[in-house]
Amino acid sequence: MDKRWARRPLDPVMEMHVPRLYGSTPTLFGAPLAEDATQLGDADVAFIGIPWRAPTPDSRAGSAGANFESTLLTPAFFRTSSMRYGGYLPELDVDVFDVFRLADFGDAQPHGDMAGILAGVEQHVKAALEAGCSVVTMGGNAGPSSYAVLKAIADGCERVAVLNLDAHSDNSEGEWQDDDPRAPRWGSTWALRILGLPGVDPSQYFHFGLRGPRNDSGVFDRFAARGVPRENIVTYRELKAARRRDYDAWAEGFAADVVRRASKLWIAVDGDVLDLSSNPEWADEPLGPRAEEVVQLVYEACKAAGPERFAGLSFMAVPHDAPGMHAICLYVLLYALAGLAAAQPATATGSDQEHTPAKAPES
Ligand SMILES: [Mn+2]
Repeated sequence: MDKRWARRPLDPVMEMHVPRLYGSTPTLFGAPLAEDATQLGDADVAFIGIPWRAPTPDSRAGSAGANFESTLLTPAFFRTSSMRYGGYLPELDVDVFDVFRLADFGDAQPHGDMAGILAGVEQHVKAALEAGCSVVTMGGNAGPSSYAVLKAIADGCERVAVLNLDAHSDNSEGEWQDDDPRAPRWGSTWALRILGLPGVDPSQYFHFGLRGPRNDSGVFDRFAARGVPRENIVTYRELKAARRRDYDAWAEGFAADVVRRASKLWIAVDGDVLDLSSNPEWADEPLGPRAEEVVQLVYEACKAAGPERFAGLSFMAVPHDAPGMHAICLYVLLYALAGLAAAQPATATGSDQEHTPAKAPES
């Protein structure tokens, strides 16, 4: 019998081929890590984690509280979930990472009071944008993972189009400065709060997947009062009608409406937009779009916007311990990039389109 041990105590028992943020947290898809903006180099897309949790409201107490309690951990677990995937999609025959360079730009550090939290996220996103990247962000609950990201994107922008995928309107009244600091109300308010940001035109706010009894009867009036046209809001009713005709054709047309007058596009995805059956580990609402319908719409929106106008894709309120939902979000991300890759190069007529609204502008 060979008396030697297979290994000596100081021999490595594992190797780390993939860059790490810290500990056992790999970078997203194993992409190069950028510890500061200078390391973003020639990256096209910067991934940023936004680990911020909101206080758990009464409606999410108990087991349903998981998407609040755990969102501090979601960026790290989401990166780990990404390790099983690459960038090649055989159904489209494209490797999105051959087309676009992805870098992991670490996590924003949302600490302190709300003003400091928002400013920290905004600076992190801004650094990526100034380095020439579009951003993909993973929250964290809404507010710091939505409002602050869009604020950075919209700063100095003529007109950002917002495509928000959420079962819920999140459009209650009130500004964040008026919130109780111990109970910020971002989850129920952020979609209205963003409509006052410079560079955000409410007539270019689009909402997909709205449905269900967690919404209240003032939903449409509050959006309308800020200048959001009713036809920009796609509820289950319109989704069902689109399915009866041709969902893919509808998605292409809706995506064209979303970007028609936009100088930039930002897409927000609350995981609860997904139909309960599409997302069995964690879901709130039935009667929603299936995963493939969400993927298809994001693909079409990115294809319509093209790399020049695509500014960001933000996920929020995703639990850390729902790898099935992470998989769907990762597909959304990859198909967003595939849509950008499939976009026609910007032409000279692009600027003309921007000043020729297809619909009558809201006053
Ligand atoms: Mn929601």
